[in-house]
Amino acid sequence: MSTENYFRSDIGGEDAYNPMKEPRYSEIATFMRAPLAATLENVDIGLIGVPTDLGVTNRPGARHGPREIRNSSSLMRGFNLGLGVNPYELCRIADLGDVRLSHRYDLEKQVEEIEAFYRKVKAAGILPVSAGGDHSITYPIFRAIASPSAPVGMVHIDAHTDTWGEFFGSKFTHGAPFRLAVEAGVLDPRRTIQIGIRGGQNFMDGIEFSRSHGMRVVFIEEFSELGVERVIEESRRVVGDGPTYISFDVDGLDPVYAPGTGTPEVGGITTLEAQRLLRGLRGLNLVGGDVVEVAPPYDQTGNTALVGATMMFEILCLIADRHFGAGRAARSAQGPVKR
Ligand SMILES: [Mn+2]
Repeated sequence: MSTENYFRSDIGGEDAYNPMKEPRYSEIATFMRAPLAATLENVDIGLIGVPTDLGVTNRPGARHGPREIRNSSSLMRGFNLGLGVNPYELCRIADLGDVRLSHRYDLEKQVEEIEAFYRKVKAAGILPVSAGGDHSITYPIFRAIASPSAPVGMVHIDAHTDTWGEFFGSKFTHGAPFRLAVEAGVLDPRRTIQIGIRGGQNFMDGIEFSRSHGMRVVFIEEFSELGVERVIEESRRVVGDGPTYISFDVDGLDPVYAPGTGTPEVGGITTLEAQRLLRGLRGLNLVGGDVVEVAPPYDQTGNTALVGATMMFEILCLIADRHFGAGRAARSAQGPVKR
């Protein structure tokens, strides 16, 4: 396994430049310091930025997420101690750059452009791990990577269900991606669990949509009562062995840990609980994931971007492990992973 194709030559010398082997503060920041891909060839997992906040219903800023997450992700290293996995030894991981958005003032056209980009990623056989951007990006991602005959399931960490209807003239807002995805048949609501839901509501129709379509909604009160281990069990029960996506809205965390987000809600998940929860999803048939709603302007410490980068790294490790590492070995030896 080699990513050599992506290494640019060292301008001052003879050898190919391997960013993973240089000091982590040096050079141009890519996601996790992975090589920046020039094409979609020879990539197994693609790290992708979607720099838009056109879909927010309140405070903008998430368009700056990918750049700050790239910078903070320089602090991620190769080996994940919690999982015992080094994803870079398992498969070819590259930063695919940002989705090129040519309609910066037209949310509906932007949704089409995001979908078109991810269709190419899917056609190239690449599993996407993305950094938003606001949560409106996940609907077009689902349209690209799933279909009504093969919908995805989802582990969704968020303060909000994001299943609301039209808001001030658009149904494509960041409060709506999972309603749209269910209506389009690309998300299976019965294989969806929403974790960390809380806060006030403008309207109850989002929560009613989730429940009436069979999504498992874990409000923060239940989360804290059950504890992480039982929420992991419940997540694994809900999504089963089918293709599953992890969508991690950083506002699912308490704003103590992640204040840099458009719609913070106090009384949330801790960073350690979130890491334990993600690691507990090991072995699931994960086909992609994202970390959204990191809005750096509201957090001058930069910690929210670090938290976002860390969750993105955890998701990357889970996908690498399942498809290219021990998860694959276990799967072919024993059939479906035990739950
Ligand atoms: Mn959200």
